[in-house]
Amino acid sequence: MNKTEVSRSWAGAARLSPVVTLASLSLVALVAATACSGAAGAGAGKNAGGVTRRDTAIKHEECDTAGATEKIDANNDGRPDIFIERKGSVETCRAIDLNFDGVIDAFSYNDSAGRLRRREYDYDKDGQIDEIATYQAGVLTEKDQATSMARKLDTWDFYKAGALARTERDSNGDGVIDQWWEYTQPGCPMIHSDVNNDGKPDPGATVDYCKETGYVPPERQAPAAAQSPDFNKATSTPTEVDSKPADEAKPTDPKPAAKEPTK
Ligand SMILES: [Ca+2]
Ligand SMILES: [Ca+2]
Ligand SMILES: [Ca+2]
Ligand SMILES: [Ca+2]
Repeated sequence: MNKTEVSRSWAGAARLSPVVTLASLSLVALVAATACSGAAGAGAGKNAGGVTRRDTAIKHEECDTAGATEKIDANNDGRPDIFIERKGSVETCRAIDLNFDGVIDAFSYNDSAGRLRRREYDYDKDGQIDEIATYQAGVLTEKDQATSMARKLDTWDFYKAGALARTERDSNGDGVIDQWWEYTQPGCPMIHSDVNNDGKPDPGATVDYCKETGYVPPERQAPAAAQSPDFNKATSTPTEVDSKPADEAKPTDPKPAAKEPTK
């Protein structure tokens, strides 16, 4: 929950007086790292002249419910709620209607070895996907989110060894990244911002979140996979996910910066 707790104070952090916490060299290195490590995920970015553009479109990957190998009616209302597609013995994708309203809210996709490679999740159950997570060999590497509920991606989380390492954010919806969150210490992001609207982080516009707010993170951040909706539990009985308030808290509490662009 560290990330969520931090997110709740996003706008507050952005309004803090900027402090110079990193040298300009570090900012250059940050942008360079962004260009490289952001290339593999679902929301691959284009980096030109230090400016990162990302595709904000939410792209659903097909999972055939009509032709599913197996259909399960979890609540015995005569209508299937879980759809499983298999190739041979390997499950390729699964679609779940978590709240039994007839609209799928969660999808999971596996690679040819049956390891998780992608998840899609509709947090507010409006029929639109709000989060796309990418996995490599079953380990979370990237999470793209529409936190403003504007049906556009605005937040890209990148993970190292399953732990959140950095976040990019497009706070004003123009497809150009304008906030960079670095998690050098779990729960204590360094927040770099583009304040002069040139698409690059500006020296002097960095906020050391914990230092500025006095926020003390709970012990070290749990592996990122543990923070995601628990699909493994969800796939057996959808009601288990519906009863988990922690998962539901995230979408109803979008990062405030989305509503209040800081520039
Ligand atoms: Ca549903
Ligand atoms: Ca949604
Ligand atoms: Ca932007
Ligand atoms: Ca700038």
